[in-house]
Order: sequence, then C-alpha cells, then structure tokens
Amino acid sequence: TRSNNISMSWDMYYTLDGINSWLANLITAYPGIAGIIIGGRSYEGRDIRGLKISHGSGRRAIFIEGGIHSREWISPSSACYIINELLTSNDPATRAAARDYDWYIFPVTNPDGYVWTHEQFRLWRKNRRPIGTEFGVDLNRNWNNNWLVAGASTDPASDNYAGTGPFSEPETLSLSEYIRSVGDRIDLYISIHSFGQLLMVPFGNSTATYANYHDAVNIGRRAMGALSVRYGTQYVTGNIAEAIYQATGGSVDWVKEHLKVPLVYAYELRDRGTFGHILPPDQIRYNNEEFMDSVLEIIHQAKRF
Ligand code: ING
Ligand code: ZN
Repeated sequence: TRSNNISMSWDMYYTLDGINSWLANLITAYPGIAGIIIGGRSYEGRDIRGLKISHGSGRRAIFIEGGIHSREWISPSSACYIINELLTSNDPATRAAARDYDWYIFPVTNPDGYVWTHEQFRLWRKNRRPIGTEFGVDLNRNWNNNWLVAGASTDPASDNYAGTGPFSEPETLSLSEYIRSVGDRIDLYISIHSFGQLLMVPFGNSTATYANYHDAVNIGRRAMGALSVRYGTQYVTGNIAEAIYQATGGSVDWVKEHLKVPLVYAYELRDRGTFGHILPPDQIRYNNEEFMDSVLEIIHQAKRF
C-alpha cells in the first residue's frame, strides 16, 4: 500500500524511493499543474525522474538539476523544497514565480549513485558504471564542453574521472537531450551541489567574461544578499574557476555554451566544511529556506537587467 502523504519533513534525508513516491503523490494532489517528467535512464536502469510544474503552456522555463553528485544529499532535498514551495506556498512572490514560469525540476539526476550512498557507501560521488576493476564516472565532468580540459581525470579510480568520452554516460547523454528539448525557453538553469556556500557562474576553466557575465554576477550577489537575510548565512559569488577550482565538462558550462541560456548558476550549499557532505538534518530546513529566498531573488533581479 502506498501512503498518500504529500508533505515532506525537512528534518531528514529521503531515499530515492521516498522522493519518488512523494513526487507520485504530488501529481495526484495537483493534477493539471504537476506532472512527472523523465530525463532519461541511469546506467543501472533507473529513471531520472522529475516534476514539471506549469500553470499554462508555452511559458519561459526555469530548470533545476539536483543530485548529480550522490553524496551531496542536501541537493535533492533543496530541489524538493522548491517543488513544495511552488505547489503549497501562500507567499505572493512564490505564487507569482510558480504561475509565471514552467518549472522543470530533477531532484536526483544520479539515481544509481544516490541509492549507493544510502545502501553501501555514504560518500560516493559518481555514477555506478563499472570500468575494469573500478566504478563510476563523475557526471559533472562528462558533459560535451571542454571535456577533459581541466580539473578532470582519465583515471577510473578518481572521483573526477571524466568517462571514456564526452557524454559517454547514459545519465548525462539523456539528460542533456531532455534539456535541449526545453531549449531556448530556458531563462534560468541551476545546478545544485554542496558544500562551500558559493554561487558560481560559468566557465570552469577560464575567468574570461561573456556577454552578460557582469549582469549574472551582479544578480547573483544580490541573490546572496537575500539568502543571508533569514539566518545570516554568507555565500561568495564568482566564476567557477575563481570561486572553487578549475573544472570542465560540467553541466552548467554545456548549458551556457550550447543552449545560450541567459542565467546559469551552480550552487554549493551549506556548510563551509564543519560537517561537509554530512550536513546535519537539523540544518536542512534552514538551508532550504534561505536557498529558496535566493532563487526568488534571482527571478526578481533578472527582470531589472
Ligand atoms: N563541486 C562542483 C564539482 O563538480 C563545479 C563544482 C560546479 C564544477 C560546476 C564545475 C561546474 O566539482 C562539487 N562539490 O561537486
Ligand atoms: Zn557536486
């Protein structure tokens, strides 16, 4: 028997099955507004399952990619929080954001890795493809943009193994095709990672600017101001290569370069290393609330540029 629970607790982490049954209950509770979307399949054959939230057709789109790294458990949780807010909040800005955009939200884009972190090894990052005696490709080094140029490895034992070629992995290949199908309707793309409290803009191997680089950084800075209001949490905004390290083959670089999406961000959510990937459950709600505040501020600020 399946429960019809549409409320998620924000003081615990959910398994893949837990997230999927929550999503299934939501489409029953919000017919005509929330629908399941499938962004492809994993190596082990699991669906990359997400939710589209839409109050009408043909709107501009916002795309949220969570859980590409399986050990970053706060990422799927924060994506689920956005879904929950868009469907249930009475806050006027949240309701307007829900009505004004088509939202495509994938909480867990690396389902095999996510299951592995729950069942076998908590700090697993990659997918679960076997390569010789090793396992896993870093799905945020496998996208077809500057593949293997910087901050990526040819060693299958490495946590940053880039795979046998660009889009060698079913997860990245199918998800990129899905993103491409939404295409130039996308105004804002967000990739959610942890940890470090950073908001980053492309590209991962260069600090060179592009047409709206300074606007993207300014919007980001203001959004991080909004993020800090609730609990005082401080984030640093900047280019990927500057803010964290050089890394190519990431999703955000591909989305920016190939789909020319105006605003593309990668978040590193809480914390700054005290707990790292093992963010205590009592911080989930605070993290998710302030994250949502910042996403609404990006949307607000984007209209002013
Ligand atoms: N950080 C990201 C990583 O893939 C990143 C940083 C984001 C790199 C976007 C490139 C593009 O290494 C974590 N914690 O995974
Ligand atoms: Zn990550």
